Amino acid sequence: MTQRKKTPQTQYLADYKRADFTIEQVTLDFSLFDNQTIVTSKIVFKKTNNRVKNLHLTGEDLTLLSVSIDQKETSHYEVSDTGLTIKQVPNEFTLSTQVLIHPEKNTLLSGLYRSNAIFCTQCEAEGFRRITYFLDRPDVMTTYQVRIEADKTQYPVLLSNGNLVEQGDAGQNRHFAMWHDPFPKPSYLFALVAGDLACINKTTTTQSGRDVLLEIYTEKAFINQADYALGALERSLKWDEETFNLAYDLDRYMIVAISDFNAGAMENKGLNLFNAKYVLASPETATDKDFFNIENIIGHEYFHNWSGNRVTCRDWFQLSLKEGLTVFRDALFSADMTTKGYKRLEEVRTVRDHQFIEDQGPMSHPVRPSSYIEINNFYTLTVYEKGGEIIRMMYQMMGAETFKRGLALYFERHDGQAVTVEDFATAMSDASGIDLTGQFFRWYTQSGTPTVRVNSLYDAQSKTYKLTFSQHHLPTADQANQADKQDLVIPIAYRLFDEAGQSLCDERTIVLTESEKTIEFGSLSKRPVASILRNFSAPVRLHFEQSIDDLHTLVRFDDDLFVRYDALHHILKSAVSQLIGQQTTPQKTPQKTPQSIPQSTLTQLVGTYEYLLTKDNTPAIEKAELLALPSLSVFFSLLPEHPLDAVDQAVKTLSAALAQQMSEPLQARLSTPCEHEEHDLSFAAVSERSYRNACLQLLSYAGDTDSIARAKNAYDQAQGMTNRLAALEALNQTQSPEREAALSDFYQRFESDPQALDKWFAVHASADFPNTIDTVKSLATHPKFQLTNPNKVRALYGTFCMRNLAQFHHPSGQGYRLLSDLIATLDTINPSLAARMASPLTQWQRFDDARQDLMKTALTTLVNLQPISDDLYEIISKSLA
Ligand code: 0A1
Ligand code: ZN
Repeated sequence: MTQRKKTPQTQYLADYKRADFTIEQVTLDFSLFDNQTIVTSKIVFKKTNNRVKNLHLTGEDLTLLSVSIDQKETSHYEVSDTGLTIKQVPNEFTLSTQVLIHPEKNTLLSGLYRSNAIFCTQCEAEGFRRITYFLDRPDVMTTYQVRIEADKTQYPVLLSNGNLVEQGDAGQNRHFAMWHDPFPKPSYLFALVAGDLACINKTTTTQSGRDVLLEIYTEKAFINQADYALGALERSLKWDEETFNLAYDLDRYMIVAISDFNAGAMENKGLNLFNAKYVLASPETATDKDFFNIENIIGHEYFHNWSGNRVTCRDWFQLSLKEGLTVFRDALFSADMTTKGYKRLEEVRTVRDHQFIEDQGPMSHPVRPSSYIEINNFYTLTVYEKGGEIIRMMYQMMGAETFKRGLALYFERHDGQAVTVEDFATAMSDASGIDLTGQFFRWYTQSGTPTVRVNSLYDAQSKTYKLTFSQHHLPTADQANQADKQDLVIPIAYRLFDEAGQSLCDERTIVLTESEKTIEFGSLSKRPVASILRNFSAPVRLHFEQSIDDLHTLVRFDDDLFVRYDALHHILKSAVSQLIGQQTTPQKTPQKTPQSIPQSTLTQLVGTYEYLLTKDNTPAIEKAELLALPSLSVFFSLLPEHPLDAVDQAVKTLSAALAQQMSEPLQARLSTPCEHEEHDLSFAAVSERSYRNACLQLLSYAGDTDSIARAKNAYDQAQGMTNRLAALEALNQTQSPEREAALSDFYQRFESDPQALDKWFAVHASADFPNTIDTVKSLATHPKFQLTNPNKVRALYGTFCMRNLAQFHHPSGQGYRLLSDLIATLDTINPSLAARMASPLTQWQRFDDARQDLMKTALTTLVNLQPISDDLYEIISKSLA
């Protein structure tokens, strides 16, 4: 386990000071062996302040072998668990150090480590200090020259950032490669890879005529699953040039797929490292959603080359500077590759169903936090997704063309620099003439989810309609006083329809800056139906009481997919709420007498679903999103006043009733022949599959023998993973022999494909059966399960604890004990993963008293762990505060 600081130290944004030294250049030499690695560094330092005497470098888990200054060995230094201090240094000098490290024992997956016999690195945020002593902070940028030496047979491929300048023999069956990156970069963008890898490549040409070699490296057995990633990379380069006029700047762009990886991927300059899950895919092993994610993440990392690498963050508090912007850029890209509505709904779900929950909980923080203990804990949905929403609001307020000009100004002004969120807001303000540095900037500094209330008033006599918007901000865990909360600038897009769904005006946007504002419409002979917060124009909770009839009108006729989706959720929520109202013992005892949805509610609902199935001409991929019933977790968030068990039971009743009533039209839809081959990845084919599988899923809620037979048939017929997994998930609703047979068939087919096998673990863990917890415990001892592999941990435990609400939160508290035992073990292996896995327990406030007690007991056990990592300590202690 890593060395741990004795008392966790809080870092504050307000304490930022620029470094006392610049680094003019760095030369690194890696001598890789199976049982140790020697890192020799030569760093040229220059004081920025001549009064400073000592140089303090960060370092963790390093064994120092030697230190010299200007080639003379010195003993004027002190080493601690966290760094190296060199005493009385000259104004300008070259420091050489040699350290010993153990990548082969590094289970943290931070710094230099080994994954399936491949040496690889992960340096963001503070991993470089686990490689050598350095000024490991993003505002210290320099050029890197890197020599890697390793055994020729085991590690034929040796990679680092930039350009390959030399390679050759090093004797004793060893060889070396020398890389030089001409772009100054912070240490978090450093990367190294050594292994026996296969590669596919392609040359593409930028608009200015530069040939760029695009390369994807994988373990040899999986190279036939890399084609899609290579195509996605090429599309990303092209898109950024066409959309933002941003071209690639090196001759080579490499992506390496790694099996053991904490995050999704990493944008190291010219040498991205990816979680294998986001590179490897074939139609047999990956779903259409997997392909979509691969393209999106390849785009994300590529777009970082400008938003992140060419212009980087001054300090880690500014993380959203690169992440929010890049999330928004990848969203535009994915929308262009699919449909705007489809991609937008995906973002909306992430923000509303997950980021809002983060805002409500103990780890609530602004998009630009002002303090942290462990920066790894701040790679959050708030920094990424809410950060992306802030950029989207800027885009919405200034329009696409002005936004492009703003971005161009930002890159021109700050190319090669490490800057702040203020610098970005200033550039965008200067380009647009819209002030984003004043009241708007509070989006970066104020935590929590704003609520926008809308009241409507129609006056038949004057034929006027008034909409009153008001904004409300509740205290949060980190900003607990009402005085901490101020009004924000909230763009709200709206449009009016009549009750038959005819448009009464074009879309407009009101920018709410005050606590309350009313707008008035005249000449309306009837009360209109308002479509508010179109395209989810701001990350807020909307409170707008609309009649069920109005909501049905919006679902059927609105042209905004978000509003339709949201209206449908409100209708479903109201049906669930009606069902809960019928329960006599809503607490823990399951309902004995069957509940039923009032006939009028059901008829209207079925009418709208039938409309979607038979009359609506929305693109199929979007229609599939409307047909998918919200998860229990979403219903539970929509109905916070009810206990989980009551919501769970009512949702099951509703789903079954809907499936039974819709059986005929759904079956009719499914009996039409498929127009596309299963291995066809074209947008039309993907859309068709998504729509059909949404129908199959809905039908499966009936849980009768017909639907089991249909799902079994779909499984047996499936050629590709999209249909196979959809059928398996439908079967997974029932404890049937058909389910067992399909699961065992799935295992036989995919036991040697790690990504596909993760799905097998996840399907088991997501089954809503009382014995699932025992299955999870037993799968944890399966030979293919490894606690050192984050993907496996997330597939099995992550699915059970984060996606299987009903079983994880079983009133016995068994789920909580399972998770706290896991976290305690994981903290000794991979603290950053342990801390992430703790999030379901930290949400105890959302549950009833009995569950709260059990969750807090689990948290208390964890906070008393000895030793405990900073990562885990920060999360658990804040959740108990
Ligand atoms: N910067 C990467 C994500 C990333 C963040 C942290 C990591 O390790 C702690 C690894 C990757 C991105 O945004 O894609
Ligand atoms: Zn990113």
